[in-house]
Amino acid sequence: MKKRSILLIISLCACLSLTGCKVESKYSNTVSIPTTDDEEYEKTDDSSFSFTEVEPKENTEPKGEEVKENVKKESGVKTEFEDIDEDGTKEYAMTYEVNDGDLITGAIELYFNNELIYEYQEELLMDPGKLAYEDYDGDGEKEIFFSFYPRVNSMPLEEYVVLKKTGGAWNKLKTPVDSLNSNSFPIHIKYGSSPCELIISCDGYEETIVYDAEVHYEKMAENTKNDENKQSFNEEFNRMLRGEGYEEGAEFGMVMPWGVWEIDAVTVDDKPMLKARQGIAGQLERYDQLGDLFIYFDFTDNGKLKIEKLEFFDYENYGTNE
Ligand SMILES: [Ca+2]
Ligand SMILES: [Ca+2]
Repeated sequence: MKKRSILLIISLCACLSLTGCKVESKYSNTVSIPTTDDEEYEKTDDSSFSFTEVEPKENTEPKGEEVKENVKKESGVKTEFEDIDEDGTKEYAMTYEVNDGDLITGAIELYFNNELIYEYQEELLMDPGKLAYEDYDGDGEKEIFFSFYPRVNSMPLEEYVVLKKTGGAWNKLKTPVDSLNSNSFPIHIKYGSSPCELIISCDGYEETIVYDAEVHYEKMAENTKNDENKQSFNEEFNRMLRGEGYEEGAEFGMVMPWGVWEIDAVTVDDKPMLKARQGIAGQLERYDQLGDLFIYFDFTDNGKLKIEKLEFFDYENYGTNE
C-alpha cells in the first residue's frame, strides 16, 4: 500500500513537471541506431535495439515470441478490456497455463475485435495489464499498446508490445531490449564533472540529466557506519565521497535488473506517448538504488522508436536534480 502511494506520488510529480512544456518543438531528437555490429548489442537480429522500419507483410500470421506449437494450453482465463476502437466489440486477453508434459509455463493472447492479433509464451504465468489505442507514430492510424505482468516474486515487472497494422496484419514495433532480451532502454550513468555528480543518459536522446548524488552518499555512509554487516558497503559509499576511482566521463553504476519495471500510456501536450520506468543504481546495485528514470517515447511515421523526454526522480526526495 505504501509502495503504491509512493509510486502514485512519483507519477503525479512526473505529470506535473511536464505541464505546459511543448514536447513537440523542444524534443525533436530521433533515436540513433546501435547496430548488431556493436558489441554491446550483440544479439539476434530479431531482438536487437535497431529500431528498423516495420515492413508491411501481406497476410502474415499474428507474431509472438517463442510460441511453441503442439503444446497443451490449459486453464484459459478471459479478461475483458474496454472496446478501444468503439466498434461495439470488447477487446479481451486470454491467459493460459501451458503444459508441455514437463513443466507448466505461461501464455497470453490478445484479441482485437475477436481476432487473435498477438500471442506470447514464457516461463512464467502471466496476467493481462493495460490496453490503449492511439496513434503513436503520427501517421493518422492508431496502434495498439498492450502490457502484461509475468508473475515474479519480489520485483515489479511489466512487459509490453506496440502493435501496428501493416499490410493487413498486426506487427510488433521494435522496442529496445538488453543483452538478456528484457525490455530495457540503453541507459548510461557516467561520472560528471565532480566525484558525486552523475550524468544519466539514454542512447538516441541528446539531453542528459545531471544528478548530484553527494547527499545520497552522505546518507548511505551515515546509515551504514555502525552496522558491522555493512562495512564493505560503508567503505564503498565513503570511497565515492572521497572521489576515489573518479574519472570524468567514465561509466558508473548500473541499470537495475529486469529492465522496464512499469509502463503507461500517457498524453503529453495532447500527444499520445508511452512512459517507461527503469531503476538506476550505483556500483552496489540493489544496495545502492539511486532513483527512477522515466523514458517518454513514441514512434516516427516509419515505425522507429523516438525518445521524447527523460525524467529522473531520486529516492531521497522524489524531486528532479536537473
Ligand atoms: Ca472493439
Ligand atoms: Ca499510427
